[in-house]
Amino acid sequence: MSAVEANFDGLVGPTHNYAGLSFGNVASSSNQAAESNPKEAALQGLRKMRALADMGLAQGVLPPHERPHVPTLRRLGFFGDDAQILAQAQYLNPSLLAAASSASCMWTANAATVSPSADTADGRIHFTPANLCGNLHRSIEPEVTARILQAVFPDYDRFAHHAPLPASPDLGDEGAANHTRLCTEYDAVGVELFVYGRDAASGQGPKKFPARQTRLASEAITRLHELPENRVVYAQQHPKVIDQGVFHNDVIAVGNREVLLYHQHAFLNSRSVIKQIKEVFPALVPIQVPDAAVSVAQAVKSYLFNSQLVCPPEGGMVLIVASECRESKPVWKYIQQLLAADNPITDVQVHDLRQSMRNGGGPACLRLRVVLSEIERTAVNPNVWITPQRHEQLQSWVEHHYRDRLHIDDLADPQLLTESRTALDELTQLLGLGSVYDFQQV
Ligand code: SUG
Repeated sequence: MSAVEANFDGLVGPTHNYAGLSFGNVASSSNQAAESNPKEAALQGLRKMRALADMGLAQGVLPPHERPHVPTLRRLGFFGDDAQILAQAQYLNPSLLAAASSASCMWTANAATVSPSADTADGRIHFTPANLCGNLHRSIEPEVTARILQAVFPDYDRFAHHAPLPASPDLGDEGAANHTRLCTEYDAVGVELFVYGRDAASGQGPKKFPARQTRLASEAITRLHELPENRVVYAQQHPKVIDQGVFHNDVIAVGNREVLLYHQHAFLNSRSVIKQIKEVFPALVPIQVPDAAVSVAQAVKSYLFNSQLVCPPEGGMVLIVASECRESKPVWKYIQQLLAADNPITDVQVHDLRQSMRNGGGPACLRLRVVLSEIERTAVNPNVWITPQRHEQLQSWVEHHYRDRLHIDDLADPQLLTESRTALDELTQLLGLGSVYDFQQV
């Protein structure tokens, strides 16, 4: 059997809430202080995982992080026992408490950049956890992400784990959300496309919203992952689309195997980007979505480009979209045209991911892709694969531990911290991950 592309989805954590923490992410800002439903959010995510597993795809799960993250609050000078720390933070600076309580690690497309063994010089799969240094609430993630990735991919002969890049604005790294691998078959040598929002050398960048990924960071990752220079393409995201709410490349383009589906305004110079990719990868099937068919605003609202493109074992290529795509007339019309046209995309599957979408996280944000050969697949921690039994077990775990209403004012409730830790402690046993959380290490 040849290599497969596995998806590792982030399980939504018990503190999923809307705190409006991500400047430049339109959904996050506009839903600030709305009430969330962590239970429904986690079940929605699990339903997507199950649907992909049922299609015969390799589907794994990555656990949520410990939140509120008390060690971060301690580093920020709050003191006393856990309940006192939460109370002080809420009284003195609720936005710091919200940052320490976000369930943002659910968007595992931002967990790391992953290069398959077919592309790397030493024949191992390389992982670099993203430093996510542009937002306080996300900058807390890399350390625990690194521990989790090492617990899930534990064999150092097959998996190379790098440290996150230094947390400097010049080295902003948001992981796989800005990285696309193109190939003929998953086990063939691929071309890795790195899309950045800011390049110090060109001086061109957005004016209103931040560019989270820098070219310098992407270049460092290509070195760490031992990628041959002639198999890497760098492209600058169009600054104007960042200013319209496209905070990651995966909000405006998606690739799978030989297909690159991208919006007309995705890149600073789309024609030259496609030409560069074709030079190193002549099999490329570029599908440009014209602005006249789907505007940037419609793309941001529906998350059309945050779809997953997957290849089920029986053949074809399926577009996994959020239900917002079906609710947008022009987007749904475009999808029908795409399916009817002559290209490898054969089908569409719709998912209700509204809880995550309200924070700007669509189907593709929720998953980290890892191409695995048959032998590499056997080296993955076996407990993280979604099977019907594992799915049911996780569903009952969510039903048992999660609240169905949460408001940012609830984040200081010490009971929420206890509930979250109890749930996560049980989860690490269920998934056989060992002690990956700070509260388990004290
Ligand atoms: O980093 N939202 C996330 C969404 C990440 C989506 N990921 C990809 N496109 N790959 C972010 O902006 C919002 C949290 C809040 O506002 O409470 C948030 O972090």
